[in-house]
Amino acid sequence: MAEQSTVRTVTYDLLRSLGLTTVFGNPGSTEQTFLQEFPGDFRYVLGLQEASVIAMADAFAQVTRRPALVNLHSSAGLGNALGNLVAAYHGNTPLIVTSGQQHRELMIGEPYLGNRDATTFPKPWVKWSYEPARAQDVPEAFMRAYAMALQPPAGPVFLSVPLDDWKQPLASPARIRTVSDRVAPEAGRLRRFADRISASRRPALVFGPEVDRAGGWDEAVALAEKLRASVYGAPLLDRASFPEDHPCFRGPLGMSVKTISDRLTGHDLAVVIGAEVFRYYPYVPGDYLPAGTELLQITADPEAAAAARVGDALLADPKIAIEELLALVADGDARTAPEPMARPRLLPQVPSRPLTPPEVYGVLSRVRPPDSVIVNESTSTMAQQIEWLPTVRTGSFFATASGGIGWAVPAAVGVALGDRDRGVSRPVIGLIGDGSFQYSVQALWTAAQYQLPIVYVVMRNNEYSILKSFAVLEETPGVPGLDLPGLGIAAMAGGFGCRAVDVETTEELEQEFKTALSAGTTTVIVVRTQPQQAML
Ligand SMILES: Cc1ncc(C[n+]2csc(CCOP(=O)(O)OP(=O)(O)O)c2C)c(N)n1
Ligand SMILES: [Mg+2]
Repeated sequence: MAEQSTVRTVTYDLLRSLGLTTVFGNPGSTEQTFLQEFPGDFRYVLGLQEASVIAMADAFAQVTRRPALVNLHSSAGLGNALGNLVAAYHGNTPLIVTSGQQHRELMIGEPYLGNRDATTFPKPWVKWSYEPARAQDVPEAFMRAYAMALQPPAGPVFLSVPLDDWKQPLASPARIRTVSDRVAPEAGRLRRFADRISASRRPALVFGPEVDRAGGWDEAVALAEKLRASVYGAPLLDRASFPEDHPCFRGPLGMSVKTISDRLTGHDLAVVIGAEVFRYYPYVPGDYLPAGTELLQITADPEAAAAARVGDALLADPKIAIEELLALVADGDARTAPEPMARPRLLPQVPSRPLTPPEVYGVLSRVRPPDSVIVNESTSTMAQQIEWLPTVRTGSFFATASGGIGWAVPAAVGVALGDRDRGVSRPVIGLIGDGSFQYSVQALWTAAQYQLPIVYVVMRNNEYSILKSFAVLEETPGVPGLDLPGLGIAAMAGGFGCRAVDVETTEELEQEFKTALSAGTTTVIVVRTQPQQAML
């Protein structure tokens, strides 16, 4: 007998049509009515804690360049997920986050595991939040959630579904719709931007994460070369959008009002494409722009355009805008070529014990395969990473978009799963601080279960090193809670089913890294390191 058509069967058909056949989740009683008789053509990726579930789905969506579906448990699961939901929001990742709600009949009496004010809970870190008024609206709510998540600026949305909705009869199939995921620039305004760029004596291009996300890496290179512009990385990148070994690349822009202003001094025009103006972090006062510098911003995100402190903005998909700019701007042959970024790559004369982060990165710069991808959450060594391990290919650098740590360990899992899905085989290298490693450590279990080709290199400096640098910058001595003695990281990783090893020397690191590359599963290499004075 044919299965009766219900809210559940209609919704699964819709999800199938939308290509949403992978569910990242952690189940509970309020989700089991959705998950029952889980169809064979669907896949459930289990994460053992919800912070991991969200970040795995986030990176998976980024790598596959499609929305991803998440299923969490009521308010408790959603609560655990919120920190990494903030990252997905800032990273413009299209996620459809769902959680089960208690039975409609019980809700008025505040049942156990009910999600009170369910639609309010994930705000403001979702673009849309909804609990269907009627069970029969569930499929259409998914369709609308998909459209909302995908439309620019892409981002997470939330659906709360009462557990009794799934079995309700529903005869008609869902209406499948499509929406656009890119916006083209207004022609006249783009032309005026192009004229200002052509007239600039010494333009700076600042590329942000939206460029790589839009698939605009090659176009960004072509624009920089045509203009002979200096290129800077936007502050605190969660994606790299330009080859960091390119002669036009001058390094990161900085992350305070003062450092950015200093860096832009001498440029009569800064063109910020695919980024906020700016993602400021430490408060070091200064001029928002140096005297004599004008600023243009191109972003697909109206919030980012409105929130800019200076400059003129244009709303557009960065890739389309760069393509069109390429045809409109004049050649910059007359300009002096920019000074490439300095890479002193200084190492101690004799090997240190414990190793310094540059010694660790020196080894990795020799042994990392050219097609590998880096997921970075080593907070105090970001400058050393760019110096030693520049990103040179599209889609090969990822970091948290929010500044919340506990994103990268599960994100590496999402990258590797996404690669496997799209038929790409490349090693994933997770560069993780010993502190950051702890927040979503359960993702290691998922990595081991799927035997994902990830090599985590955990920098064991026994502290929250960057916070010590911050304490110096902010003149706040005596902060407690910055030391991390007594963590058995390799034992922990082994407990989740990963290969795990402690190393002390560059030789050991090199050997273990090479072994890990061919291990056919996930390896955690714990390297004892010295604290690094961070450049803030
Ligand atoms: C969820 C979350 N909690 C706390 C912080 C504050 N925080 C920022 S960096 C950091 C320490 C990171 O230490 P570690 O990963 O060991 O890197 P290190 O600075 O030692 O290189 C902390 C606790 C944060 N950013 N996000
Ligand atoms: Mg540390």
